[in-house]
Amino acid sequence: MKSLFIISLTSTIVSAQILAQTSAAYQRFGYITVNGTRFLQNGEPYYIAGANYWQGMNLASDFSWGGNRTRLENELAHLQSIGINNLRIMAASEGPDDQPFRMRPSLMPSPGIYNEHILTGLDYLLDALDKHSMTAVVTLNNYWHWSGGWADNDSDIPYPPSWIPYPVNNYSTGSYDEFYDYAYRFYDDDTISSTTNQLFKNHINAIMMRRNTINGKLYNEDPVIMAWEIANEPQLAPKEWTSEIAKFIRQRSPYQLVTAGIEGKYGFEDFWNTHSSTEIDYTTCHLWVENWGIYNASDSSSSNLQSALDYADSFISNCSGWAVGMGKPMVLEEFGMARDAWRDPSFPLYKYNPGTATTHKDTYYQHILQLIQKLASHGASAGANFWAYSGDGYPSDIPNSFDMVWIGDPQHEPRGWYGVYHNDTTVSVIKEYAQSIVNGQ
Ligand SMILES: *[C@@H]1O[C@H](CO)[C@@H](O)[C@H](O)[C@H]1NC(C)=O
Ligand SMILES: *[C@@H]1O[C@H](CO)[C@@H](O)[C@H](O)[C@H]1NC(C)=O
Ligand SMILES: *[C@@H]1O[C@H](CO)[C@@H](O)[C@H](O)[C@H]1NC(C)=O
Ligand SMILES: *[C@@H]1O[C@H](CO)[C@@H](O)[C@H](O)[C@H]1NC(C)=O
Ligand SMILES: *[C@@H]1O[C@H](CO)[C@@H](O)[C@H](O)[C@H]1NC(C)=O
Ligand SMILES: *[C@@H]1O[C@H](CO)[C@@H](O)[C@H](O)[C@H]1NC(C)=O
Ligand SMILES: CC(=O)N[C@H]1CO[C@H](CO)[C@@H](O)[C@@H]1O
Repeated sequence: MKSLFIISLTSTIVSAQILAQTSAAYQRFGYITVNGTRFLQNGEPYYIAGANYWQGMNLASDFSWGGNRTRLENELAHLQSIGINNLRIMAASEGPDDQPFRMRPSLMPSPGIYNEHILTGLDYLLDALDKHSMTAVVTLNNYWHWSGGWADNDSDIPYPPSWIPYPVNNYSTGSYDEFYDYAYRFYDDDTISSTTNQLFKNHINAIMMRRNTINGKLYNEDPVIMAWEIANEPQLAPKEWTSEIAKFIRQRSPYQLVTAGIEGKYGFEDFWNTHSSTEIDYTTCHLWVENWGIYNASDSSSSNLQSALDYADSFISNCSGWAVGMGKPMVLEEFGMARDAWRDPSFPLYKYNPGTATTHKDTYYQHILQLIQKLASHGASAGANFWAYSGDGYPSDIPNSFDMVWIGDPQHEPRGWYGVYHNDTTVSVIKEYAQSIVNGQ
């Protein structure tokens, strides 16, 4: 609800409106707004030609804190050159940093304590996105373990089996179901949920009210932030919880959009529960054919690929139909496929050499992006972000001093599984989509 913003923001809102009317520069990077099932920027249709770039704040931090701004600048310039206009990024990661699988160094090593070097990385990234004419979807939490955890101060986290058996599988102490139940307590375990949600709200507040040290802008008044996303894949979150958190965000910024970050895999009821609140501006879907057992990454046959394409058609059409029914935009904000490694099914351990071809992946990307574009032409989708951009990073890179290799695949997944390198043939598929969707239907 746009009318619920807090009083103290009123004067900034008025000045923002005046600025928007008077400053051409401001309009160029104006806030993204929602008109029915479409996004607009300064009155013109705005479609997402996007990438996932969760590692951005760490890459943008100072070299001594594990970043590499030369690389970041190269990568953003490359993404801009192929027509990418939106990056989905993380603005949350929790310590302690001796836990497995995590983004290191973390943004928040312990509750309420921030690593200013990583926050400065986030400042730098947001400023750089503005310079490259991109917007950001800023993710504030994560259901999964690769960026940290809040509940119970990390005691006995039942880490699920890693998708990569080596070298970190020995940290896994639980099943996916056990981890799911553990994380779900964030919403509904009375013994911790008031604390975890207060810590979460404190975090949201700290991020949204931050003043960027590079350009002086307040985050909650910076149009480079198209949207705040409650969490990466909040699983079956209670409707009231989603609405309450979304409202908390809206009260701190009436102009930036709010979304939840779900996959849509649980079907219409969950999609509706998550997105029907007036506090949620647009809907999201994530599509994972291998992880969900549709696509067999050991099988090079065209029928295997075809089953992935058919499933994608059905899944995306369903999400699109639900979103249109609710009168809100829909963004496919994650999808991906493995390279043509045809893993040995009895030994799924695989290092994805960047020289491995991507024939299935390229066909899959093209099929999905053409469907997204076709739907967009009649307002039934608002665009897509592929998962994920690795840029100039390769699995074989020497880990930095924090033992991290920054590529598009998080630590719990095989390096190179889903990432797109700057020199992949997939890039031309993405470029074709980006240029046609951004240049209008
Ligand atoms: C907003 O959507 C309505 C209904 O589709 C349309 O008639 C109108 O032109 C749109 N406004 C802009 C500024 O595109
Ligand atoms: C930083 O990135 C650049 C560009 O990708 C690369 O050439 C350089 O080796 C990187 N620096 C370090 C120390 O990794
Ligand atoms: C897991 O295995 C790695 C590599 O063999 C080893 O360095 C590490 O100490 C092991 N960790 C645990 C918790 O056993
Ligand atoms: C996946 O494909 C491989 C290679 O054709 C086959 O050996 C394996 O049984 C398949 N796995 C499943 C679950 O169908
Ligand atoms: C899409 O919805 C139809 C009708 O409810 C259902 O039969 C189908 O399984 C759904 N597709 C996917 C991929 O979930
Ligand atoms: C991209 O560059 C990497 C590293 O140099 C190389 O291994 C790979 O074969 C290249 N990919 C293509 C498609 O040329
Ligand atoms: C969920 C929870 O109880 N978190 C606590 C973890 O420990 C820190 C520091 O002692 C507390 O501030 C948190 O409230």
